[in-house]
Amino acid sequence: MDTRRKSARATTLLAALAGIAAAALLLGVAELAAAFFTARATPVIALGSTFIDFTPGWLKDFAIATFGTGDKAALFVGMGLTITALAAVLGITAYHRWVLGAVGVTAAGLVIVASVLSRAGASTYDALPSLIGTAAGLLALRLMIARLPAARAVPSDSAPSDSGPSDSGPSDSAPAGMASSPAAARALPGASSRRSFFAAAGITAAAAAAAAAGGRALGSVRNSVEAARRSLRLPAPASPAPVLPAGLEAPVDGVVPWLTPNPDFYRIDTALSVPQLDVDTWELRVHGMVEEEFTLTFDDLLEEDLIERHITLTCVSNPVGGNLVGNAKWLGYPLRDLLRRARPLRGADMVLSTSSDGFSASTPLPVLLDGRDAMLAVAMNDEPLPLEHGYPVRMVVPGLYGYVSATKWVVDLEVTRFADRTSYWTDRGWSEKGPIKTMARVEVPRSFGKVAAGTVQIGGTAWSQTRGITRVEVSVDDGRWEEVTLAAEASVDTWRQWHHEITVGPGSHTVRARATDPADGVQTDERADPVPNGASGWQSVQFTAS
Ligand SMILES: Nc1nc2c(c(=O)[nH]1)N[C@H]1C(S)=C(S)[C@@H](COP(=O)(O)O)O[C@H]1N2
Ligand SMILES: [Mo]
Repeated sequence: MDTRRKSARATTLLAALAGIAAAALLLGVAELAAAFFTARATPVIALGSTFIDFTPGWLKDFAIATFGTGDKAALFVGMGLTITALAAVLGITAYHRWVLGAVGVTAAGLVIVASVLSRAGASTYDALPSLIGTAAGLLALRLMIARLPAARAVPSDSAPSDSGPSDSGPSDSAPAGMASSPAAARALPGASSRRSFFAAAGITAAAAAAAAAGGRALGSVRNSVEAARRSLRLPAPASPAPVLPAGLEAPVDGVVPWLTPNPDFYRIDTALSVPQLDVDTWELRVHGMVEEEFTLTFDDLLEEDLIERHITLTCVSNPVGGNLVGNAKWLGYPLRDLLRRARPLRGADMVLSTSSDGFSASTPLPVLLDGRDAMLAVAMNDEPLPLEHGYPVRMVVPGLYGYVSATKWVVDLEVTRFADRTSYWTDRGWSEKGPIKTMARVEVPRSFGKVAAGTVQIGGTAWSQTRGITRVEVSVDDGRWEEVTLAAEASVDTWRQWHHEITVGPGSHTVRARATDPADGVQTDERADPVPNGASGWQSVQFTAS
């Protein structure tokens, strides 16, 4: 074999190697990102499940029969070999035709995304780690390929080129199309090219290993926190939640459940990665303008008399008709009891709560003492708080938007004055005070939905925490306001469902809704954006009847 052909072989091998290194980086970075964002499904595991789904039955039976309990290991070995082979082919493809290779890598990335999204409980957000990994893999592949001699220089096995230079650099006579090949554009001559390639490949492999190890480490911390959370025994409440009345839910299909299941509860926070707190070391420091400063451990907290209440949380960023609102049963230590123990000094008017990740909220002190069920919550719907919802302890204050009250992963309470201290969102232009505005929401029919003409069931939810809902009215096609039927009310701190029957002919229609609370009357029709203290206005929903 002549040297030229030998070197062509070697270059092809290096391209394959580049593909494999890039694939390793893709998966490593995806795993790291998944651990970092605490995605519900991690890319490699999701891919493994997809792999199982597509493994023919006879092969599965064979694997179980042959490997027994080692069948999972066999799965990952099989998957590893498949990925390696595919990555090698994609590396070689990318070397010869970059675009084709890049399309192949992207397609492989999308297979991982599809695997992740098809797992139970996954949200679209969980696609992010795989996409980040794919971008990293593509970038690394491009950088490595660019360090190989131009593809033109590599004669094919059957018809060795007699004109091109070997691996001594890009050909002057390369066709115009070659300019788009990174190899042609960036190849370095001879040995320095090889060295530079191996440097790039080495860095890629090292980065892949580091990312995978980092993902592992992060994942195991998370698993141990999750395991601790699962094994946590919560005490019975000294004051259980009032018995729920019958008829809390409007008899209309499509109205959201009255009690929001934890996995469906909206999540809003500034935490890039979910804090992983340990109940054994968690402490809450209570200090500032108080007669008695103290520190609570998690065990201290559980020994207090806990209350259990249904409370509807709302985000100030919720647009009119939006879904940044949820209703759960919370178990916690009343903040008025904690403050009674601390004995705030005269002049104090605010409690600044701070989370382990540096978020803070400023809550008016009078609100925490006025008798409402503000609490340091440890459980949500009979479970320890989910990690994303503030495990192990968060604040819940009926009637205030979350940004001024609902600090998750809370570790510090400072009794102070609005004149002295500010908080995360008030520093960014949002109002100091954030009482929740009265709001009626139309859930059925859906916006731009289609219904059959004739009798149409409509329904939704209304809230006015701490005040309650006494009436909801709707107006169809700008007609007179009609009072709807209210479902039962659990408490003034929870939302309330409503429903109504209307009759419409074929065509396009609008339905508007507005709620009344006993303190403030009819909700304002004045349109306001969420900034600086919550959206207002009557929601209007368009739908078509046919
Ligand atoms: N630590 C921390 N707590 C936080 C936030 C945050 O960014 N960080 N966001 C607040 C806001 S704006 C809202 S609306 C609620 C949302 O709580 P949830 O994610 O449990 O629904 O949490 C509040 N608590
Ligand atoms: Mo919020």
